[in-house]
Amino acid sequence: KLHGRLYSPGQKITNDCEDCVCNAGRWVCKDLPCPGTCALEGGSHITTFDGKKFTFHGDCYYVLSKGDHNDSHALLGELAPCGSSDKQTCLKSVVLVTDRKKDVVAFRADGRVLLNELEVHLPHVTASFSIFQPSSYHIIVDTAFSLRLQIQLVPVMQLYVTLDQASQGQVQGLCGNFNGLESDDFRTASGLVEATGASFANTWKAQSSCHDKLDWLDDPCSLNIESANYAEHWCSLLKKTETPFSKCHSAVDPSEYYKRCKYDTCNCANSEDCLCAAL
Ligand SMILES: [Ca+2]
Repeated sequence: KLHGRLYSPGQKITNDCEDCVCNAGRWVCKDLPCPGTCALEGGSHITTFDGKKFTFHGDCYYVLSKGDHNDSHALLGELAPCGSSDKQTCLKSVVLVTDRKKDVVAFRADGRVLLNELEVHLPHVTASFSIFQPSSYHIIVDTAFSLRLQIQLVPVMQLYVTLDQASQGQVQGLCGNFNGLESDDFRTASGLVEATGASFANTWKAQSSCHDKLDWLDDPCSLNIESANYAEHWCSLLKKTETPFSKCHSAVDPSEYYKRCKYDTCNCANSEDCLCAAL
């Protein structure tokens, strides 16, 4: 039985990462080459390629991912305060440095795309990358080096980075080293494994002039009872049965999404935008 469906002995299922055969009431699985996805959501929540989740309120350009040895391309993200306090941060832009650092493509939160500081109109195709915009809500970037970006623009900028398994263990940055181990994802360029999200993230500043940021461990919902009630009302829909989300519960645990939804909704000056982005 899987996700509420019954399977007969010998029946085979394939998902993104595994081939499984039903054998005497158990699944016998074989790993398949599996791409990794790193996400930067709500302006502060990072999920690494290996699935480590942390929250960091940055104020700088940070290296999200670059090659371990070969630094001919790199992906940067610009995080900055965007509300009434510096505890509300937004992803302001995503920068792809490519073609042996000759080309710099900047994706701005307002949807503009700049190639070497000149605005380009989409779609834009070169030998090493192509950019297209399937809807006003998002931009897709494919590269010749197995990196794929999905940039969401509305209601706030969020980023999903996918890497082929061929890059496994050969990258570093805020998105982690993609070696299949979650526990070593706070490893810095110098080889130390840091203890907290901020101490790790500070080592990936792309500009030395930026200040280091501290971890912020407060619960933003403890600061304002009105926001807390609003957030609970809407975010709890993620966990409830008999909502459209409940159909996904057998495949996706909603608790992490619920936690993040409450955090962002309480932390945000414009709660509705942050709520919608989290949902
Ligand atoms: Ca790892």
